Amino acid sequence: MPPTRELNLKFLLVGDAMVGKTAYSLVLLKKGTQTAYKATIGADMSLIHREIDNTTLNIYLWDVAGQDRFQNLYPVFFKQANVAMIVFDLNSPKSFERIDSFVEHINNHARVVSTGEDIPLVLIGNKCDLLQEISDEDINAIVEKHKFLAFFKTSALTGDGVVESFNQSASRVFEFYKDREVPTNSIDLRAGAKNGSSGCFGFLGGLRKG
Ligand SMILES: Nc1nc2c(ncn2[C@@H]2O[C@H](COP(=O)(O)OP(=O)(O)OP(=O)(O)O)[C@@H](O)[C@H]2O)c(=O)[nH]1
Ligand SMILES: [Mg+2]
Repeated sequence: MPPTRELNLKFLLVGDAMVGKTAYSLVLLKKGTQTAYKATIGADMSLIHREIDNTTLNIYLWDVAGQDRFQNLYPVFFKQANVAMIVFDLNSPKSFERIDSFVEHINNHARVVSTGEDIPLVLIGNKCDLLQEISDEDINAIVEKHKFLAFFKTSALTGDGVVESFNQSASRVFEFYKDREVPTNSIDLRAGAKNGSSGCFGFLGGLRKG
């Protein structure tokens, strides 16, 4: 049976520089992996579709630059976000310590419109192909502290856990918004996507080609 409903959702992919946000989104978009670091400038945006319970989710994934020099753009990028996926590097204490400040920025600039609640958060510990430096105990504590909907370990290098973490996040977020109103015209950016299929285009950083 074809889906009967559409839901537009703005997902943020945020976290410290070099944690692998762009690599994660490239795996999702089946655009392969890039080993040389190329900093994201501003933010790149991709449109990803998922179908759950007769509903098509049009997910606008904003891959936000992690370098400090882009912090003054957070209010613009975070506005009207429905979900934030915060990424840290399992081997980088510095990236782990920045989680608190990302949660604060997100809560300052995005809310669930219909209820005024904080938006749902998902935590991604990337680079699980390397030796893990952050303890599971510390991770569990921060998951509790900020009430993350879910936590996943991934490797954007090998692809491990990437698609699964995204699909599970999409379904938990769908559950969260099922009974809450999402303004339908808040992020009508479909003009940038080709033929309704998954695509990838840049915001500030210009068109990103895979
Ligand atoms: N070993 C390993 N390397 C990874 C992984 N994910 C990304 N990398 C590498 O880490 C570096 C940074 O990856 P990016 O995806 O560009 O990082 P980013 O978070 O988008 O960085 P900004 O755009 O500056 O915010 C690159 O050299 C990637 O190849 C991973 O899971 N494992
Ligand atoms: Mg990037």
